[in-house]
Amino acid sequence: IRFLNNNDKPTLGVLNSQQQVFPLPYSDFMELVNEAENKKCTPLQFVQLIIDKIGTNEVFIYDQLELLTPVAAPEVWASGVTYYKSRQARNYEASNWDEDSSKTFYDKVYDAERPELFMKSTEARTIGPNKHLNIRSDSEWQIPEPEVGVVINKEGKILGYTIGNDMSSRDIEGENPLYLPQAKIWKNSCSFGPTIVLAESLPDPYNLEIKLSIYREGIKVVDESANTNQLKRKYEELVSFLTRDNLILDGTVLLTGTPIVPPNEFTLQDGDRIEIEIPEVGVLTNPVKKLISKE
Ligand code: DO4
Ligand code: MG
Repeated sequence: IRFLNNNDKPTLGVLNSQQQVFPLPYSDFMELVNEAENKKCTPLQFVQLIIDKIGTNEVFIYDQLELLTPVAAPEVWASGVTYYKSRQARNYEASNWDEDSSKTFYDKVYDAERPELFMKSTEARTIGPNKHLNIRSDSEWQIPEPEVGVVINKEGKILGYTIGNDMSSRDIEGENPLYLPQAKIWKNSCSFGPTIVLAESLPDPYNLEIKLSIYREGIKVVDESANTNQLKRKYEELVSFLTRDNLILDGTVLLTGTPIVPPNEFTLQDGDRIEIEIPEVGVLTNPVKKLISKE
């Protein structure tokens, strides 16, 4: 994880199952990864070496920390229509589901060799756990998209896995797919965290349960779950298309598509609280704020 220490300095830490956090002498995940590479060991081996050397005397309690995104990701990219559920929902919002028997572009991208990939966010637009996600002032149909995020280096190596939220406006995308950037990108429309689980310590990223809960005035109004065993593609396949002929920066996060779509009649409201849980990674919690139109 990454958090602000007592001097308000971003600090990398290791979280154990007792919710204890041991600070590491780095302010960002990529510093640790690059240092491990210099020392010719894996990040996990390197963390163990550091803990053996500096000990575990300084301990923080997870719940008391101001968390940051676990890596300062310069960019967040996303893929779409990688689960059948997403294909169905996109067709529904574009109102062409069952209208005729010809294939929609969502049907086509679900089956095509080339996946849908889009720029989702930049560091300045992305927030960590417990900070406010915004909903747009000009949309009446907005949802969170709970997704597995892969953290990659500039060569496209998968370093670890995190939880991401690809906040989306269904009415804007449904009106016209050319509006996709507006349906996906605005201030605070993306969060990820709370942890990065190192790739070497996650035995099967294709068998992760993802749970989405949304609370309104303390009452759970959405309760959905799915499993990454429904992912139509491989993580490496998505990364390989993302890095092809592209400039990718160390610490980039690629969201790998949503397997969960809240019921069609649901839309987020100001004051809602979104919780996305992947037991192996943790719980990503964000309250929701509605932006006010300046017009
Ligand atoms: O086609 C639009 C985006 C779909 C998406 O973000 C997803 O499937 O997660
Ligand atoms: Mg998505």
